[in-house]
Amino acid sequence: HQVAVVGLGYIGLPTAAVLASYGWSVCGVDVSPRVVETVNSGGVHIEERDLDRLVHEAVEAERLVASTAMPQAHFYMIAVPTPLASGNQPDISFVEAAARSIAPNLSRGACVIVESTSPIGTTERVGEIIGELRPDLTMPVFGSERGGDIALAYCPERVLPGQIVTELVSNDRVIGGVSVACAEKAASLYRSFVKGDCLVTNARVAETVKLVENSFRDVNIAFANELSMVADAVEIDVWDVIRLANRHPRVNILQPGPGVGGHCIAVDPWFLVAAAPQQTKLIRSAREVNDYKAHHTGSRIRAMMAASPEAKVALLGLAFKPNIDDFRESPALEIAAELARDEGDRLLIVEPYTDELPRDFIGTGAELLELDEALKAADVVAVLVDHDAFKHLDLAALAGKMVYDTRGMLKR
Ligand code: SAJ
Repeated sequence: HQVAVVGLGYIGLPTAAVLASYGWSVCGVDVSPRVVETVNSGGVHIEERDLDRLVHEAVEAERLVASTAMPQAHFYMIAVPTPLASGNQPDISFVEAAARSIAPNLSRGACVIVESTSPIGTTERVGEIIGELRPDLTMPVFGSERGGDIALAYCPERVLPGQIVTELVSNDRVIGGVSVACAEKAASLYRSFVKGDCLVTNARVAETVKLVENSFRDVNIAFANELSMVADAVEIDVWDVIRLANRHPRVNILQPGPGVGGHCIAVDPWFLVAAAPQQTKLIRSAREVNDYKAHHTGSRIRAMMAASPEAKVALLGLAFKPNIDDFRESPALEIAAELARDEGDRLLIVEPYTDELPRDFIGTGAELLELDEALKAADVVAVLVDHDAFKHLDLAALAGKMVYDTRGMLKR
């Protein structure tokens, strides 16, 4: 194979399929036999726009196969999870395991690229692991011009869930080599399918860039969330404040919500904090503000429920952001599940992206309803996710009800 993509998750599978669609012969590697089987049958195990078609075509054309065994390849792309362990410390054990399984298959001239969001220094750590297992190969030296017997680089994914297939091709890419030659080698792969610019730098800078992008967004969302809590305290409308402040030519405030979810923005800032704990007061506070916003939202809904003890409560949305069926690390789900624990029989949940309530709600009495039915039956309404499917709701149906709109959807 020309390219082996290690980890067939939200990033690896779309990347493998896109590479195949640009003519590369690709082997996708995953530890899960179920995932491998699904892909080899031309199917997908994750929901993402256009992905099923792309995978089906690639498998049909015999340009993509999946396997649990590591093949020999010219390029290896590592796209495995890097979760947060206890104490908010990054866990790179899956990347290390991938490096160990790639090492025996490497021949001179091969290129290993890490795509997983990683703490600073991870790419060099991959080099150390490979170097220990393959004393016959010389590793590139950080900061030097020339490569070693193999090339090592870091190229973070930056795609937005829901738009992965298009953004894989259209986004600019940052490609950090352990040495200059490594970056050029890795860039040759990306330039074959990326329509955006491929910007070359060193591995440590590229690792930091990825963490900084998501921390930037987290800090900016925290500012909006903090404003929303100030507005609640002084009883003004935060949406008016933001709309009017944003008419200043150099102000651009993001949108508050029920907290920050997903597996990236709520996690990656901790990788920066772990790298320099004393220097990251702002980034840490932003994380705390965004986590606190979920708690604040829950308290506001509880206060409305207490004011009307017999009332049913409609909760709109469980996903971590609009128009997506992904509930992992979702503040909306967390808030709803927490309310369901003692007030479940009062909850009417509306979530067009599921046919049944997630496990957290089993036995709580909470019901999954269509929007119209829930609005009819509820006296308290909380908007947690601004799915497009909610945007046309009949405002007259809200007359006389207590409403808490965490996304400013009704205002818009
Ligand atoms: N959110 C707000 N207010 C806003 C914008 C977002 O509350 O104004 C919330 C969302 O509701 C959601 C969370 O933030 O709960 C994160 O959503 P998102 O759309 O900002 O980002 P993700 O997690 O889907 O994807 C991010 C993207 N990073 C940036 O925009 C800097 C994406 O490009 C990355 O590839 C991805 O993280 C990743 O994998 O790292």
